[in-house]
Amino acid sequence: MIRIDCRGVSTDDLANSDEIRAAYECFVKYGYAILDHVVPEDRIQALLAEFNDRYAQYLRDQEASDSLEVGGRRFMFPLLLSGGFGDPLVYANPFVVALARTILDTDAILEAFGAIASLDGSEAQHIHRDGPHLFSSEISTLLPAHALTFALPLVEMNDIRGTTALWPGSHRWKSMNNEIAPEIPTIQPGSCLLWDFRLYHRGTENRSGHPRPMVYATYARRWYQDPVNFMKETMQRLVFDPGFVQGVPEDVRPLFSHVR
Ligand SMILES: O=C(O)CCC(=O)C(=O)O
Repeated sequence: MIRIDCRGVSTDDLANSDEIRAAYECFVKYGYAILDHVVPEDRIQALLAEFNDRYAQYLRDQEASDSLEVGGRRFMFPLLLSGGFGDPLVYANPFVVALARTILDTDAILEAFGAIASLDGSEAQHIHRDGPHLFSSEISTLLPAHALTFALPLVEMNDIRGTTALWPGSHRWKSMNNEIAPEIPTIQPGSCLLWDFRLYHRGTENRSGHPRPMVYATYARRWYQDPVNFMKETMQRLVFDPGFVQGVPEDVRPLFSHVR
């Protein structure tokens, strides 16, 4: 499994850094990238405390009007872009944005932002892609990525608490090949995982006695909208207070260029 250690890497010219180049190559070839140490661990502890304080109502085994059950005892819901979750280090992390712009183009957008929480006792999720290939023709599997998922776990993702299993290279497959074994990464708090929307993956079971929340974001080409996860009208892709976008640092404001 390829991992890129971002500890101590200057954020000055990330697009041209060895780390982002290596992550890009891994992403194009295998459909995923693991970036270690992109957020200080104490910031993750603070985010977890804020999450437990503000989002405890989503840690029940029940779909709410603004949440979506994405597997047994596993729920997806939006996070308000405020407090720690409104910090650009989280929704527009410099390493993640540099990689997303390399993969998707400099006008990539933040299409959706929220959390996925697997509750204690959640079973292995169904194997899925976050979105289908753009076209049914064979050549579609060769196309560059049009969207990607960013996952920032708020607790360690491991064998006990559960993690995201990935089928490397499967973004180029027409359909699932059950004979290939997945990669099952351990991800420390402060590290993150990104995968191509077309990559086969699934959350694994949580046997820890505690929930496993992760922040997720969908970054996409300017024209793309996740066609799968927002069928329910009450599910929101982005949630922020008036004036939020005007306060976004200029260099990452294009992430919101699709927002009216
Ligand atoms: O729970 C996880 O680790 C992954 C969840 C996931 O892939 C999804 O809901 O699309």
